[in-house]
Amino acid sequence: MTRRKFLYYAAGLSAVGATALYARGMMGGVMGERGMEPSGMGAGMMGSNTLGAVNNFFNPLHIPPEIKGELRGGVRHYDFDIQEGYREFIRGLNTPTYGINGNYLGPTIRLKQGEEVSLNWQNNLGEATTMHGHGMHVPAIMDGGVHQIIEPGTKWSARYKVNQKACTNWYHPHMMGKTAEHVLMGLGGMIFIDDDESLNHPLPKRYGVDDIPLVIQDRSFASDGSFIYNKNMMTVMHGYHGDTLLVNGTVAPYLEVEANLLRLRLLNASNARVYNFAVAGVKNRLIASDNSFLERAESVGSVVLSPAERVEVVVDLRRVFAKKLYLVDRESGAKVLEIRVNKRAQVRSAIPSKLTTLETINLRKVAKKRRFVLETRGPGRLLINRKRMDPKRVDERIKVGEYEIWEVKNAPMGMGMMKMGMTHNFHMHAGHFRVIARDGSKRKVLPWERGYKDTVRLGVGERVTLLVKHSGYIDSQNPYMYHCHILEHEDAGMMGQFTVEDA
Ligand SMILES: [Cu+2]
Repeated sequence: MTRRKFLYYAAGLSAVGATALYARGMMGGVMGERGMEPSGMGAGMMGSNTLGAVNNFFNPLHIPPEIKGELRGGVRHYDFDIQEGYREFIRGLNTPTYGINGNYLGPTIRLKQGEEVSLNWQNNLGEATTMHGHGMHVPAIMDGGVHQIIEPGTKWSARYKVNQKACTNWYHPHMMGKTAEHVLMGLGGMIFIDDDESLNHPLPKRYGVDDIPLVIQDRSFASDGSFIYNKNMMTVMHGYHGDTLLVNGTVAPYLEVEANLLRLRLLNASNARVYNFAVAGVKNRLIASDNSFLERAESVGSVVLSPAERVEVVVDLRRVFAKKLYLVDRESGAKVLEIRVNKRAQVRSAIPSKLTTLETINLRKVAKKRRFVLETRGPGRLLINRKRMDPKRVDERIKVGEYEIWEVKNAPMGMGMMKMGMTHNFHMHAGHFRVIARDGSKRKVLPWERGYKDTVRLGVGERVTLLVKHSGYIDSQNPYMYHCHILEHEDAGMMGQFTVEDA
């Protein structure tokens, strides 16, 4: 198979050109950062994040197949074929894509807490990649980070015991310097983890009927149907922003549902775009963040999601029969998904008053404090603690079982009152954290940051305080990663490594 090339319009920028773009980008960042929380998280240069308006939703939403694996010798096996293909996103145009067991994105993986599983990834691409379980609590060598490379024509298996609470995770490549392109081409999918508690809840849980995976991405198409991806300095600095929204790979999607409770599992699988989601016209009840349920459902006006963040939201459609509602992005003003309430309720579901019990936050047990500064120090120089990612370097060594405070700051570039820069976020592998404070204030912690989290958004100049404990797998040789999940930033080196070691 030949290796497909993306369209690169600006291959070589002169030093002067790059600096000019860089300066313009910085100013764009200022103008993009309008307003206060939670709506003021503009991602970049004005114009670069414009979404085309869609008012005619004519494609049924694709629901990724759900795979439950196959028991072989006491281990539940899931088999995947990472492949090249074509997808007709736009009628009459074939877009070259990557996909998993299909031509774009992959199946939803259903896991159960306590089970021994083996996720078997066969790479049939013409290039090497990796497959990371985002949000999964697994040994470092099973993480699928930058070190677990799957060469073309070979298979890699992530084998582990599912060891965490019910939640919505996902999987995507994590190849050094190539993650943005591999995700853009279509590699990724959802992971639903069940536990006894979640299975016993009366929540909506009929997959694809009232429990809906929503993988939200933005893409731009060339006239021949191929994805446009200009990896120039502007894209590196601000991240890729497409002009067309895809939900589960569907352009202009509609979904037909019962007049019943509807559970939406929202995943921002975009390279860089930040959304502010709401189902307009009904109450949005937030039930879960990245790695757990919230203890209790909470009503929210909207939910801001930076790349890789997830939430679960339940909306009550029992009194809106024969109506159309919209999932909207209040940041861009775009409609994302048309929800047609045109079926009678077949089951009775409910949101329990107590969803789960989270570990009590006790800061007196904190043994260590670490600081992480995400900073831009020149064109394409996106650093954490003034370092660019080096896969041979371990940046932090963490003692197993110890509570730590991680203070993570998005350092602005400006002087005085002028705060210039760009939105970042911070993702930690191997476990979850609690968001204790934003800019030193508990009250600024957002509703969807009150459950277990693995990714947290950082506006320009913002600082988050995270409570971290790695209780899992000791391995002083094989590191996990932490990084900005704006994929162009990650690929530019805004990433570091840590090990979890014997106390
Ligand atoms: Cu970033």
